[in-house]
Amino acid sequence: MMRDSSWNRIGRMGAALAAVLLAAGCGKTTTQAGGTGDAASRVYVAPGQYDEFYMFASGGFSGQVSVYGLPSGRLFRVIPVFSQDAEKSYGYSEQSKPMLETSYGFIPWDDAHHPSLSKTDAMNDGRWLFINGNNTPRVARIDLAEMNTKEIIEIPNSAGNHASPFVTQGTEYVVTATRFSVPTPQQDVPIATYKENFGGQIGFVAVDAKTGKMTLAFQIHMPGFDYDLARPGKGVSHGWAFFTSYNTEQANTLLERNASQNDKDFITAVNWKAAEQCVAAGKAKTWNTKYAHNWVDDADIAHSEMLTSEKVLEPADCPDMVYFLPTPKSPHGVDVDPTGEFIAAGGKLAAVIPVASFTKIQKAIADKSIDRMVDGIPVLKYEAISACEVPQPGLGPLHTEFDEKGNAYTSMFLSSEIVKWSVKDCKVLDRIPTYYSIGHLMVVGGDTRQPDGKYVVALNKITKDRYLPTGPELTQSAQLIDISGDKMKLLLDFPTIGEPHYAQAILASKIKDAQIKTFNLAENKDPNATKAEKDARVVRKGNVVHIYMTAIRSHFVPDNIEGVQVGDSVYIHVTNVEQDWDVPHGFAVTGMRNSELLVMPGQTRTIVWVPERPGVLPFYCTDFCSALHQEMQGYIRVSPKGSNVAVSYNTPK
Ligand code: K7E
Ligand code: CUA
Repeated sequence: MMRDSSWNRIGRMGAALAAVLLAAGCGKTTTQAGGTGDAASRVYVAPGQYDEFYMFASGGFSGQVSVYGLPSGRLFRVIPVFSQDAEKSYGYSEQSKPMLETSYGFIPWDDAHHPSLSKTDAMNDGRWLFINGNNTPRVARIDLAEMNTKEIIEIPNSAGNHASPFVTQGTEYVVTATRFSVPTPQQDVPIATYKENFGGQIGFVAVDAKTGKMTLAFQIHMPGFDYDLARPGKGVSHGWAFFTSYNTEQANTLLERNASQNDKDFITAVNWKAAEQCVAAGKAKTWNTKYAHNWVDDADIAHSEMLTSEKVLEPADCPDMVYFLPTPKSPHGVDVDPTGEFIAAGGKLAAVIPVASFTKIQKAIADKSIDRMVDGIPVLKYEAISACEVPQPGLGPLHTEFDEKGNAYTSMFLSSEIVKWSVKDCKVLDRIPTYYSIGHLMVVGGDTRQPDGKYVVALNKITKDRYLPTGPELTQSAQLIDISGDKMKLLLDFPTIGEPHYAQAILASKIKDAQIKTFNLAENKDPNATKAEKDARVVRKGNVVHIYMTAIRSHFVPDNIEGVQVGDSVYIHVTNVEQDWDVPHGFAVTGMRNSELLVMPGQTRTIVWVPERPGVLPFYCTDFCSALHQEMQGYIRVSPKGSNVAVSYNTPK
């Protein structure tokens, strides 16, 4: 299985398209040579030996983030973000449910694509990880000391928050943009009025330097293109952000043909410092739009508020803010090299990888090297901004990452390979096959000022014939490739959860010692916390029953409860009074139409249960916590509605 199979070079984009690309002189199809791994070079990290890096991968349509070690490829944790996760009672417990509120109501799922680590001075600082929700546009912030989601903000005027949430070099902002243009503001209009009524959106979410708290600072109302991916500038280009823009044809049907007409589409270059000045000068308009903002407070309880207005800039009101850079053809990824000078795009249908120069962009603006205006936005001349083009790189370039030695690595979906090229002269240096159909790729620290440059990880869409088959659906996979020498070397394959569109990795030493081990019970501010067994109790208020329960190895208090009736709303508040690392307790009761609870040491979690039948129902701890875990159980007696069985419960003498 060392060689690519021919169906795979063609992949999901179809034979006809590949033929078109070949006719356009788009490189050879048989390009793989060398660099494949053998058993002797496989990475083995012994148990107890730490990995050097954490890798955070998006779960794609699982809506979550997964945490791996590199170089081992071992999966350590799934961080719940946009999807309910019964394993952690995320989105099921009362404390976490508000995280999934949106202007459309409670949504238990999303499609997450791009993890982005917070940065200080263009280096990963290990504080937060941001990730986008693509379907119901949102951005989430994960605290990396706890590896939990702390905040989610909805993005208005967006439909497919795909070009997001890449962070600026000092985490001033995370960027957003809409993949699908929609009527702006939303309204009921014929789809055929696309060109008149549909608009795009590029937005900047400000991040508080101390707390990480996100605020929608402003949006820019753009022409109705598809804004696909983004990278903020850094170093020389700090203060700018770049967004690929396909469907500049503004097609609203059969985009595979109708949006593949123009030979060049655009990178939208946004001078966000100019945008800030326009906002400060009062040039933004206030739009009334509904969008949710959800956050976890310092009592570890989530809240949701609905915001109703935002600031929107029109490019015409702020002439130095937005430029279009012509870019061949239907670009997907856009990536900025460690210096900030070079901007590479992945034109899915392009015969070259175009590299633009930031210095040349500035000169073209100063010299007015303008090809034409589109919707009042200047289109700079391609020749004036181009640094070089990587000739015949392969088929279907998508994404590029960089090492610290001046090399770039581009993923080629159709020819299923990674191509290494030199940033200074666009010369191809090496190529290695990937199995199969690579999407994103990631160099450790590859979007920072100083990448760590040891490995590139290929994030592949198809694993056919690499693993044991598992029915109609096969896992996606990651491949670890050594890039420390001149030639790339395949080291390891490992499966991933969901679809890992993108991943980011950070030196483990930057965050491992900051990990929270327990929550401090004395500081537990949950109003329903029970900090000592003697305070455990059951309280009835009308047809609402509150059970205040403690959990410790290996019992619950109380563990015999009577006086609950069919149809009551029973709030079970479980406090884990342990103060040891890695001793969660779970709680589940027969027939509860909900998930379990999983409660960390020092934490309180609440679940609501409406009993439906009379009887005596057992409850138990779901997380194997001690030798006597199987003894960690109890009973709740459920009586018929209107029964005169009094509320009673046991506490230790
Ligand atoms: Cu999968 Cu960044 Cu959503 Cu490319 S995207 S592959
Ligand atoms: Cu507590 Cu098992």
